[in-house]
Amino acid sequence: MLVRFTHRNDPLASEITPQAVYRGRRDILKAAALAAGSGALAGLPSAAFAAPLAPPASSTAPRLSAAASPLSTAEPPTPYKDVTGYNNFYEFGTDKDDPARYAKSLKTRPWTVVVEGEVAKPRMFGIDELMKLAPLEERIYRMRCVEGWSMVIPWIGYPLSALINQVQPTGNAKYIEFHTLADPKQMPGLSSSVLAWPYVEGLRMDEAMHPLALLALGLYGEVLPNQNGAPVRMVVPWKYGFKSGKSIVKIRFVEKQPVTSWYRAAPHEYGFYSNVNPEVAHPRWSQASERRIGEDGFLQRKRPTLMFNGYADQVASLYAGMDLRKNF
Ligand SMILES: Nc1nc2c(c(=O)[nH]1)N[C@H]1C(S)=C(S)[C@@H](COP(=O)(O)O)O[C@H]1N2
Ligand SMILES: [Mo]
Repeated sequence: MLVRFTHRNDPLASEITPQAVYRGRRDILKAAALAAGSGALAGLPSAAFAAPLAPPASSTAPRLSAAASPLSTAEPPTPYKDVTGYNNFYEFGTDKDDPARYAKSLKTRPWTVVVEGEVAKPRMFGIDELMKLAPLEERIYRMRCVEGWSMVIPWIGYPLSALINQVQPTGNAKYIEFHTLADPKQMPGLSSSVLAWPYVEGLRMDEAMHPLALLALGLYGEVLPNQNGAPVRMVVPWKYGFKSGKSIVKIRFVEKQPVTSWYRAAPHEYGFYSNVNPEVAHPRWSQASERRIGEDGFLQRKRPTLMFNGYADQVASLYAGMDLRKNF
């Protein structure tokens, strides 16, 4: 985030999912949401409503099946090539195309996630256990990077609360810390001191338990591509993208507010909360509007950024009474 980003070329028209597909999907999801609201979904496998969005035919990654979630946005997903080709994953370099290039060789199996700290039942999860811990859902979320761009990504995963409930946090667990892989043998970006490694992020417990906070294992109908944080990452759609740590190896429950990697690097720029807020500018970037990746062409459409990235109805109550300028 300390480097400039360059504009990408327009996606080829053929790579944009046809409007009709979006429209069909939108109707399906609306129907699912209505049905869920009225209780009509009871007893029906929700996967019957829609299959996950498919990756390109050329992709050889293992496929995942998942039920469509009524928590998905109806906005058109960003093309697969942008979701998997325009990334921030500084362990592999700071250019947007570095992760796609250098994360190819990341070894994602075997993989374990240690869960420890203020919990009654500390334990280690293997990646195959994590895959089966709760029913997989497709959640199409708006994502907003603090650099001023956004995407719409069809994630696959389940609420982090499913994992948290397994380990039973103690009364002292006020925050949760995510530690991501830091292996200099596999990650050329670790030779740079741009951040203190490993990449550490954190949430307050009520944020972590919120149903929108997703433990993601896939996207576009397949297991996570390495550059997107394989094999397991967080997705917190109402916060700037850097709160969503990739390639997680440790989850720690703690009493004190975690010192995150970005806070450590520039405390006046990256607060702990980092909720998307169009009214609070980053020292170097206004946050009032954004550029949707995959849409930028000669028209250079700019979209207004929404409070809590459009998830205010669901999450604003978490911050009732807090000064969001101080707690940025
Ligand atoms: N481990 C790790 N996680 C990370 C980052 C990183 O550099 N390292 N970058 C963050 C930032 S700034 C963003 S915007 C998102 C990007 O996720 P995506 O490439 O899957 O869209 O990942 C976040 N998670
Ligand atoms: Mo970001």
